[in-house]
Amino acid sequence: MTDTITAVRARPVVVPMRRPLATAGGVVSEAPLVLVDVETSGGITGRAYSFAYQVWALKPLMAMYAALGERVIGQPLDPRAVQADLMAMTRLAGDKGAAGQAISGLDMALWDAAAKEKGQPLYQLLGAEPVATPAYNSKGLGMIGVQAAAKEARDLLDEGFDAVKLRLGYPTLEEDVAVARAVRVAIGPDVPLMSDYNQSQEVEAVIRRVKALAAVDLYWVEEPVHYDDFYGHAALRAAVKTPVQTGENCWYPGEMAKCMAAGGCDYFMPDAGKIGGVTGWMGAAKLATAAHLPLSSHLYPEISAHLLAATPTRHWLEYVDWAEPILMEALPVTDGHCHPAEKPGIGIEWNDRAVDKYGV
Ligand code: SMN
Ligand code: MG
Repeated sequence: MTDTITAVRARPVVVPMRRPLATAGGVVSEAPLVLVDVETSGGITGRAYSFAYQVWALKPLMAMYAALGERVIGQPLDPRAVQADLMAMTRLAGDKGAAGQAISGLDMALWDAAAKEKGQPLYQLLGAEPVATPAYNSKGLGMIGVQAAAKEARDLLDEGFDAVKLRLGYPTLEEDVAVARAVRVAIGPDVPLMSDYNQSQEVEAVIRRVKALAAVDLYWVEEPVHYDDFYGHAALRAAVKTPVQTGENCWYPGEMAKCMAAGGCDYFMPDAGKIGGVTGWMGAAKLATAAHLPLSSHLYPEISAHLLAATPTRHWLEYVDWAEPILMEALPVTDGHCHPAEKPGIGIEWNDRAVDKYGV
């Protein structure tokens, strides 16, 4: 018999970051997380977390978890059915923003519980093999200037990665070019160098910038304009050779489909915490498979390793260590790749002492 959901607990923490990240879309200097525990009638605890981006966003996200958590108590442990019910519940009030993050976070915790109920790692419950995905180091290379970026790029590779991501969108085109050139010189010609404008540019301006960056050989240019300006993304694609990556801010597979229909992406990178958790990711993976669209992950490396293993067009895993201080174990990186954990569920456990320490 399927378990039922008996309790939902959400706890806010603010975790220090080793390297604060200045992006052209805003500065992230500490990691505000909501830790979610879902209890079942069979005594299973499903765990997941939401990345709230900024400390002020914890309070509305906690309120959403309280409202939606109340609704799911007593429901069977069936993540897809729960998500359908929460989508129905939020039809009028809205299913994006804090609601979308809580819907996604609950979904991840429920899939963790469902996999534990079967005694299987999540990838196995999703019908996948434990294949590894190449990981790029995204733990640094915020907008820190020419010298610091060149040094940090090498430090990030020395942590065991073969690719890094650089944040761009400095006040001038010349600064973007100077920083990107210095990083390219520091890492050599063969290391994949991703770049991210964090939605900061206007279409014409970013076309000029990406053209000026041609010699740097960027692996992709991410979120060049506002995330839902899909035709703006398409205009950039038509004007430059550099592949355009986007998707971390798209809500559910529906927004991904709109981006694809507009010709807005060469690559796509859902965020498990916004695309609708595991349920949403698997919908995104189907769209990507049908269109031969390479799919990368955004944040949430622990669960993303499972999701990418279950994605035929898997591309890159974004590695950040921002939840690491409150986890018992970090996701290992081997030869620049990540495998999904071999434990039942996602394979994450809270470090209770750290959770107490960073609780707010
Ligand atoms: C990013 C992620 C999380 C916080 C700020 C910026 C960035 C990325 O867009 O893709 O890593
Ligand atoms: Mg990004």
